[in-house]
Amino acid sequence: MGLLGGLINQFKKGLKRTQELVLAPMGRLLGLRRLDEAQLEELEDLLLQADLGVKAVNQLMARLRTELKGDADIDPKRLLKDELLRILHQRPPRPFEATGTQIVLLVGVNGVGKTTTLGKLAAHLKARGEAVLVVAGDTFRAAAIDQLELWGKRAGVPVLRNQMGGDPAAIAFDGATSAKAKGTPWVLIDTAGRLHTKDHLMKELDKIRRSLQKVLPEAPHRVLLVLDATTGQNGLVQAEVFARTAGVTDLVLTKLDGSAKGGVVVPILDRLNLPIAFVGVGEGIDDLLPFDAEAFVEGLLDA
Ligand SMILES: Nc1nc2c(ncn2[C@@H]2O[C@H](COP(=O)(O)OP(=O)(O)O)[C@@H](O)[C@H]2O)c(=O)[nH]1
Ligand SMILES: [Mg+2]
Repeated sequence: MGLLGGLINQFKKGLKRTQELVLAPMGRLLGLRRLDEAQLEELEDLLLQADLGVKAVNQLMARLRTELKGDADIDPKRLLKDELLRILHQRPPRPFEATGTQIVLLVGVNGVGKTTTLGKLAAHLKARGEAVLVVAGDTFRAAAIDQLELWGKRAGVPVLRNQMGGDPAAIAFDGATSAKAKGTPWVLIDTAGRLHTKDHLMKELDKIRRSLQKVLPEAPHRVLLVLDATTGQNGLVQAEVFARTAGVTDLVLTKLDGSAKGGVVVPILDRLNLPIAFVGVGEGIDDLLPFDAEAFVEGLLDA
Protein backbone atom coordinates (compact mmCIF):
# COMPACT_ATOMS: atom_id res chain seq x y z
CA MET A 1 0.00 0.00 0.00
CA GLY A 2 1.38 3.42 -0.94
CA LEU A 3 1.67 6.39 1.38
CA LEU A 4 -1.60 7.88 0.14
CA GLY A 5 -3.34 4.50 0.51
CA GLY A 6 -2.22 4.31 4.13
CA LEU A 7 -3.40 7.82 4.82
CA ILE A 8 -6.79 7.14 3.17
CA ASN A 9 -7.28 4.20 5.52
CA GLN A 10 -6.41 6.34 8.53
CA PHE A 11 -8.92 8.96 7.41
CA LYS A 12 -11.53 6.23 6.89
CA LYS A 13 -11.00 5.04 10.43
CA GLY A 14 -11.15 8.58 11.78
CA LEU A 15 -14.33 9.38 9.85
CA LYS A 16 -16.12 6.16 10.80
CA ARG A 17 -18.87 7.83 12.82
CA THR A 18 -19.67 10.31 10.07
CA GLN A 19 -19.74 7.45 7.59
CA GLU A 20 -22.01 5.23 9.66
CA LEU A 21 -24.49 7.82 10.79
CA VAL A 22 -24.79 10.09 7.81
CA LEU A 23 -22.96 8.91 4.74
CA ALA A 24 -24.03 5.28 4.64
CA PRO A 25 -27.69 6.21 4.07
CA MET A 26 -26.61 8.40 1.17
CA GLY A 27 -24.49 5.68 -0.48
CA ARG A 28 -27.50 4.35 -2.38
CA LEU A 29 -28.34 7.80 -3.79
CA LEU A 30 -24.74 8.52 -4.75
CA GLY A 31 -24.64 5.23 -6.66
CA LEU A 32 -27.65 6.06 -8.87
CA ARG A 33 -27.13 7.10 -12.49
CA ARG A 34 -30.37 9.12 -12.74
CA LEU A 35 -32.11 10.88 -9.83
CA ASP A 36 -35.66 12.24 -9.68
CA GLU A 37 -36.61 15.40 -7.77
CA ALA A 38 -37.51 13.53 -4.55
CA GLN A 39 -34.16 11.72 -4.59
CA LEU A 40 -32.30 14.98 -5.20
CA GLU A 41 -33.98 16.54 -2.18
CA GLU A 42 -33.24 13.52 -0.02
CA LEU A 43 -29.59 13.69 -1.05
CA GLU A 44 -29.45 17.41 -0.30
CA ASP A 45 -30.81 16.86 3.22
CA LEU A 46 -28.28 14.14 3.98
CA LEU A 47 -25.37 16.22 2.71
CA LEU A 48 -26.41 19.11 4.93
CA GLN A 49 -26.67 16.74 7.92
CA ALA A 50 -23.06 15.68 7.34
CA ASP A 51 -22.24 19.40 7.84
CA LEU A 52 -20.65 19.75 4.43
CA GLY A 53 -21.92 23.33 4.34
CA VAL A 54 -24.49 25.16 2.24
CA LYS A 55 -21.98 26.34 -0.35
CA ALA A 56 -20.61 22.92 -1.34
CA VAL A 57 -24.08 21.40 -1.23
CA ASN A 58 -25.63 24.14 -3.38
CA GLN A 59 -22.83 23.89 -5.92
CA LEU A 60 -23.26 20.15 -6.11
CA MET A 61 -27.04 20.32 -6.47
CA ALA A 62 -26.69 22.87 -9.28
CA ARG A 63 -24.24 20.61 -11.10
CA LEU A 64 -26.41 17.54 -10.64
CA ARG A 65 -29.47 19.35 -12.01
CA THR A 66 -27.51 20.64 -15.02
CA GLU A 67 -26.10 17.21 -15.83
CA LEU A 68 -29.51 15.57 -15.39
CA LYS A 69 -30.89 17.75 -18.19
CA GLY A 70 -28.75 15.72 -20.59
CA ASP A 71 -29.54 12.14 -21.52
CA ALA A 72 -26.25 10.62 -20.41
CA ASP A 73 -25.85 8.76 -17.14
CA ILE A 74 -24.38 10.81 -14.34
CA ASP A 75 -22.03 9.91 -11.49
CA PRO A 76 -23.18 11.76 -8.34
CA LYS A 77 -20.32 10.48 -6.18
CA ARG A 78 -17.69 11.70 -8.62
CA LEU A 79 -19.38 15.10 -8.84
CA LEU A 80 -19.50 15.36 -5.05
CA LYS A 81 -15.81 14.49 -4.75
CA ASP A 82 -15.02 17.10 -7.40
CA GLU A 83 -16.91 19.85 -5.59
CA LEU A 84 -15.34 19.03 -2.23
CA LEU A 85 -11.83 18.92 -3.66
CA ARG A 86 -12.40 22.23 -5.44
CA ILE A 87 -13.14 23.90 -2.11
CA LEU A 88 -10.41 22.09 -0.17
CA HIS A 89 -7.75 22.88 -2.76
CA GLN A 90 -8.32 26.60 -2.25
CA ARG A 91 -6.02 26.43 0.75
CA PRO A 92 -3.47 23.60 0.49
CA PRO A 93 -1.58 22.79 3.69
CA ARG A 94 1.83 24.36 4.18
CA PRO A 95 4.38 21.69 5.11
CA PHE A 96 5.87 21.68 8.57
CA GLU A 97 9.52 22.21 7.71
CA ALA A 98 12.08 23.43 10.16
CA THR A 99 14.23 26.16 8.72
CA GLY A 100 16.08 27.48 11.70
CA THR A 101 14.09 27.63 14.91
CA GLN A 102 10.33 27.55 14.33
CA ILE A 103 8.06 28.76 17.09
CA VAL A 104 4.58 27.27 17.04
CA LEU A 105 1.76 28.59 19.22
CA LEU A 106 -1.36 26.53 19.83
CA VAL A 107 -4.47 28.60 20.53
CA GLY A 108 -8.17 27.95 20.94
CA VAL A 109 -10.88 27.79 23.57
CA ASN A 110 -10.82 25.47 26.54
CA GLY A 111 -11.30 21.76 25.93
CA VAL A 112 -10.86 21.71 22.15
CA GLY A 113 -7.71 19.60 22.36
CA LYS A 114 -4.76 22.04 22.32
CA THR A 115 -2.61 20.20 24.84
CA THR A 116 -3.36 16.78 23.35
CA THR A 117 -2.58 18.05 19.84
CA LEU A 118 0.66 19.57 21.07
CA GLY A 119 1.70 16.22 22.57
CA LYS A 120 0.91 14.36 19.36
CA LEU A 121 2.66 16.99 17.25
CA ALA A 122 5.77 16.80 19.44
CA ALA A 123 5.86 13.02 18.94
CA HIS A 124 5.31 13.41 15.18
CA LEU A 125 8.23 15.84 14.81
CA LYS A 126 10.45 13.81 17.12
CA ALA A 127 9.73 10.69 15.03
CA ARG A 128 11.09 12.60 12.04
CA GLY A 129 14.31 13.01 13.98
CA GLU A 130 13.81 16.70 14.77
CA ALA A 131 14.38 18.11 18.25
CA VAL A 132 11.40 19.66 20.01
CA LEU A 133 11.05 21.87 23.07
CA VAL A 134 7.61 22.08 24.64
CA VAL A 135 6.64 25.18 26.62
CA ALA A 136 3.86 25.14 29.20
CA GLY A 137 2.27 28.48 28.42
CA ASP A 138 -1.07 27.54 29.98
CA THR A 139 -0.20 28.52 33.53
CA PHE A 140 -3.83 29.08 34.45
CA ARG A 141 -4.34 25.65 36.03
CA ALA A 142 -1.79 23.36 37.71
CA ALA A 143 -3.46 20.36 36.06
CA ALA A 144 -2.74 21.83 32.63
CA ILE A 145 0.99 21.92 33.37
CA ASP A 146 0.98 18.33 34.69
CA GLN A 147 -0.98 17.15 31.66
CA LEU A 148 1.62 18.74 29.39
CA GLU A 149 4.50 17.17 31.30
CA LEU A 150 2.89 13.78 30.84
CA TRP A 151 2.67 14.37 27.09
CA GLY A 152 6.31 15.50 27.08
CA LYS A 153 7.28 12.17 28.71
CA ARG A 154 5.20 10.17 26.23
CA ALA A 155 6.71 12.00 23.29
CA GLY A 156 10.20 11.91 24.80
CA VAL A 157 10.75 15.66 24.58
CA PRO A 158 11.72 18.24 27.23
CA VAL A 159 9.04 20.47 28.76
CA LEU A 160 9.82 23.94 30.00
CA ARG A 161 7.53 25.13 32.78
CA ASN A 162 7.18 27.66 35.53
CA GLN A 163 4.80 27.53 38.44
CA MET A 164 1.05 27.84 38.19
CA GLY A 165 0.00 31.45 37.81
CA GLY A 166 3.41 32.33 36.34
CA ASP A 167 3.74 34.66 33.38
CA PRO A 168 3.20 32.80 30.09
CA ALA A 169 5.09 35.49 28.16
CA ALA A 170 8.14 35.01 30.39
CA ILE A 171 8.23 31.23 29.95
CA ALA A 172 7.70 31.64 26.20
CA PHE A 173 10.65 34.05 26.13
CA ASP A 174 12.82 31.53 28.00
CA GLY A 175 11.81 28.77 25.59
CA ALA A 176 12.64 30.82 22.51
CA THR A 177 15.96 31.93 24.00
CA SER A 178 17.02 28.39 24.84
CA ALA A 179 15.95 26.99 21.45
CA LYS A 180 17.79 29.75 19.60
CA ALA A 181 20.96 29.13 21.61
CA LYS A 182 20.84 25.36 21.07
CA GLY A 183 19.55 25.46 17.50
CA THR A 184 16.45 23.47 18.45
CA PRO A 185 14.24 23.40 15.33
CA TRP A 186 10.83 23.28 17.03
CA VAL A 187 9.33 25.12 19.99
CA LEU A 188 5.70 24.19 20.67
CA ILE A 189 3.92 26.55 23.06
CA ASP A 190 0.69 25.55 24.81
CA THR A 191 -1.63 28.41 25.76
CA ALA A 192 -4.63 28.88 28.02
CA GLY A 193 -8.10 28.81 26.51
CA ARG A 194 -10.04 30.17 29.40
CA LEU A 195 -9.22 33.47 30.98
CA HIS A 196 -11.44 36.00 32.67
CA THR A 197 -12.56 37.54 29.42
CA LYS A 198 -11.90 37.05 25.73
CA ASP A 199 -10.22 40.45 25.78
CA HIS A 200 -7.85 39.27 28.48
CA LEU A 201 -7.05 36.14 26.45
CA MET A 202 -6.19 38.15 23.34
CA LYS A 203 -4.02 40.52 25.40
CA GLU A 204 -2.15 37.57 26.84
CA LEU A 205 -1.54 36.10 23.37
CA ASP A 206 -0.29 39.50 22.25
CA LYS A 207 2.09 39.68 25.16
CA ILE A 208 3.46 36.21 24.37
CA ARG A 209 3.93 37.28 20.75
CA ARG A 210 5.84 40.42 21.71
CA SER A 211 8.17 38.62 24.08
CA LEU A 212 8.91 35.94 21.45
CA GLN A 213 9.76 38.67 18.95
CA LYS A 214 12.44 40.04 21.27
CA VAL A 215 14.28 36.76 20.63
CA LEU A 216 13.21 35.94 17.06
CA PRO A 217 11.67 38.85 15.13
CA GLU A 218 9.56 36.60 12.85
CA ALA A 219 8.11 34.57 15.72
CA PRO A 220 5.65 33.02 16.12
CA HIS A 221 6.21 31.26 12.81
CA ARG A 222 2.98 29.32 13.04
CA VAL A 223 -0.15 29.95 15.07
CA LEU A 224 -2.38 26.87 15.07
CA LEU A 225 -6.03 27.46 15.88
CA VAL A 226 -7.35 24.23 17.35
CA LEU A 227 -11.06 23.55 16.70
CA ASP A 228 -13.29 20.76 17.97
CA ALA A 229 -15.10 19.03 15.07
CA THR A 230 -17.90 17.79 17.33
CA THR A 231 -19.22 21.37 17.64
CA GLY A 232 -19.68 21.37 13.86
CA GLN A 233 -20.46 24.71 12.27
CA ASN A 234 -21.66 26.08 15.63
CA GLY A 235 -18.06 26.85 16.52
CA LEU A 236 -17.48 28.89 13.39
CA VAL A 237 -18.35 32.34 14.69
CA GLN A 238 -16.00 31.99 17.64
CA ALA A 239 -13.33 30.57 15.35
CA GLU A 240 -13.65 33.59 13.07
CA VAL A 241 -13.02 35.95 15.99
CA PHE A 242 -9.90 34.00 16.94
CA ALA A 243 -8.68 33.80 13.37
CA ARG A 244 -9.01 37.58 12.98
CA THR A 245 -7.44 38.61 16.27
CA ALA A 246 -4.79 36.01 17.08
CA GLY A 247 -2.79 36.00 13.83
CA VAL A 248 -3.74 32.40 13.08
CA THR A 249 -1.82 30.75 10.22
CA ASP A 250 -3.24 27.20 10.21
CA LEU A 251 -6.15 25.18 11.55
CA VAL A 252 -6.20 21.88 13.41
CA LEU A 253 -9.51 20.02 13.60
CA THR A 254 -9.70 17.61 16.53
CA LYS A 255 -12.11 14.84 17.52
CA LEU A 256 -13.05 13.92 13.97
CA ASP A 257 -13.39 10.38 15.34
CA GLY A 258 -16.05 11.43 17.84
CA SER A 259 -18.10 13.43 15.41
CA ALA A 260 -20.85 12.53 12.95
CA LYS A 261 -20.19 15.89 11.36
CA GLY A 262 -16.79 15.16 9.83
CA GLY A 263 -17.91 17.00 6.71
CA VAL A 264 -17.46 20.22 8.69
CA VAL A 265 -13.84 20.32 7.54
CA VAL A 266 -15.15 21.70 4.23
CA PRO A 267 -17.12 24.79 5.39
CA ILE A 268 -14.52 25.54 8.06
CA LEU A 269 -11.67 25.74 5.55
CA ASP A 270 -13.88 27.72 3.20
CA ARG A 271 -15.20 30.23 5.73
CA LEU A 272 -11.98 30.83 7.62
CA ASN A 273 -9.93 30.71 4.41
CA LEU A 274 -7.02 29.10 6.25
CA PRO A 275 -5.24 25.82 5.52
CA ILE A 276 -5.87 22.77 7.70
CA ALA A 277 -2.53 21.49 8.93
CA PHE A 278 -3.63 18.42 10.89
CA VAL A 279 -6.72 16.58 12.04
CA GLY A 280 -7.09 14.70 15.33
CA VAL A 281 -8.70 11.27 15.10
CA GLY A 282 -8.35 9.95 18.65
CA GLU A 283 -6.70 10.41 22.02
CA GLY A 284 -3.61 8.33 21.27
CA ILE A 285 -0.17 9.69 20.46
CA ASP A 286 -0.43 8.53 16.81
CA ASP A 287 -3.90 9.96 16.27
CA LEU A 288 -2.82 13.11 14.45
CA LEU A 289 -2.96 13.04 10.65
CA PRO A 290 -1.38 15.58 8.32
CA PHE A 291 -4.33 16.93 6.35
CA ASP A 292 -4.60 15.76 2.77
CA ALA A 293 -7.63 16.74 0.67
CA GLU A 294 -7.66 13.57 -1.47
CA ALA A 295 -7.27 11.22 1.48
CA PHE A 296 -9.98 13.10 3.36
CA VAL A 297 -12.49 12.96 0.50
CA GLU A 298 -11.80 9.28 -0.23
CA GLY A 299 -11.95 8.46 3.48
CA LEU A 300 -15.26 10.27 3.78
CA LEU A 301 -17.04 8.86 0.74
CA ASP A 302 -15.59 5.39 0.17
CA ALA A 303 -16.62 2.96 2.85
N1 LIG B 1 -11.66 11.43 20.62
C1 LIG B 1 -10.76 12.41 20.62
N2 LIG B 1 -10.53 13.10 21.77
C2 LIG B 1 -9.64 14.11 21.74
C3 LIG B 1 -8.95 14.47 20.56
N3 LIG B 1 -8.15 15.53 20.85
C4 LIG B 1 -8.34 15.80 22.16
N4 LIG B 1 -9.23 14.96 22.72
C5 LIG B 1 -9.73 14.93 24.11
O1 LIG B 1 -10.34 16.17 24.41
C6 LIG B 1 -10.19 16.50 25.79
C7 LIG B 1 -9.62 17.91 25.94
O2 LIG B 1 -8.32 17.94 25.41
P1 LIG B 1 -7.19 18.96 25.88
O3 LIG B 1 -6.00 18.70 25.04
O4 LIG B 1 -7.01 18.92 27.35
O5 LIG B 1 -7.87 20.35 25.47
P2 LIG B 1 -7.34 21.86 25.73
O6 LIG B 1 -8.14 22.39 26.88
O7 LIG B 1 -7.67 22.62 24.47
O8 LIG B 1 -5.89 21.80 26.00
C8 LIG B 1 -9.28 15.42 26.36
O9 LIG B 1 -10.07 14.47 27.02
C9 LIG B 1 -8.63 14.80 25.13
O10 LIG B 1 -8.25 13.46 25.31
C10 LIG B 1 -9.23 13.73 19.34
O11 LIG B 1 -8.71 13.98 18.25
N5 LIG B 1 -10.15 12.72 19.45
MG1 LIG C 1 -4.80 22.49 27.61
